[in-house]
Amino acid sequence: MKIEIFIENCRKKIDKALDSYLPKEKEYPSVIHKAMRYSVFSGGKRIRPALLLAACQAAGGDVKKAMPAACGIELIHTFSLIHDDLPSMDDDDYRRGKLTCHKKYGEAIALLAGDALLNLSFQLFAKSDPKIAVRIIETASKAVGTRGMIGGQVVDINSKEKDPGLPTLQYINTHKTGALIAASLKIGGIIGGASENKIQRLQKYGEYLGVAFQIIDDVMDSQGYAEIFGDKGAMREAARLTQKAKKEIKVFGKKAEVLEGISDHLLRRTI
Ligand code: GRG
Repeated sequence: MKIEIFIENCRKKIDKALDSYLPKEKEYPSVIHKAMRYSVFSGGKRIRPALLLAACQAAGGDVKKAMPAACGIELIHTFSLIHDDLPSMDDDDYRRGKLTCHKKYGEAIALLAGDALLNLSFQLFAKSDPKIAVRIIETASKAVGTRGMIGGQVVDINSKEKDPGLPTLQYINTHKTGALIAASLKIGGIIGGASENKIQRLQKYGEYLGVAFQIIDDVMDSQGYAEIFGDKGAMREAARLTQKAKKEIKVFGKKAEVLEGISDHLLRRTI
């Protein structure tokens, strides 16, 4: 199957599941549910949940069982974007060509919508098989915490006015972007019943891919890596990391094809 078709099929299934897990807009107190749905359904690519489902499939698992966790990861991602756009952080008026959550619903509701999405994500992780639910919750909470995404965001905020230098930039990329992507892969492997070695390979694949993903984002926004190494140098580094990522999942043999395809697809992305 062409990788673009796999991703599009995943996107449709994920959107349907997200719709079923999110409170309906009309549910009281309506404004918060509207705000949550506004940001969740505003055109995200659903790359992280697609990676989680692909990891589960590579491990030989049933992807239907991975759907709540895949949606949980997307809700965490959406929470991070809503908070990142707030006036106290990046102060952005638009995301994905639409008004940001706080521009549409006000700052207080946007803050709460982000909090609510993070909380709902853990409710979804808890739907997993009781034998693995605690491990999934632990993996996700670590990826969001100060040793993961939030740590990366703090360092990013603190280095806004100055040139961060390469080691700090690498810390930001591995934590702010890489941690959640790596956790998506690891959780997919856990749900798919992969061996400990294979779970580790998936996590490593996710770590390399996460940094490559951020570098490509930098090239599109002419910042970070692209500022230091130029567009060509940055893309060369993204391609090198993608190769390293693919090496990690060689142990899956033919079952790694979809994950390999997604990493190549991300290298070609323009949005
Ligand atoms: C506020 C706790 C907290 C963290 C914020 C993730 C993040 C940290 C900030 C978002 C801003 C940003 C540029 C993050 C880097 C990760 C990244 C490239 C996000 C965009 O991901 P895509 O391209 O987004 O998957 P879509 O729109 O497709 O969902």
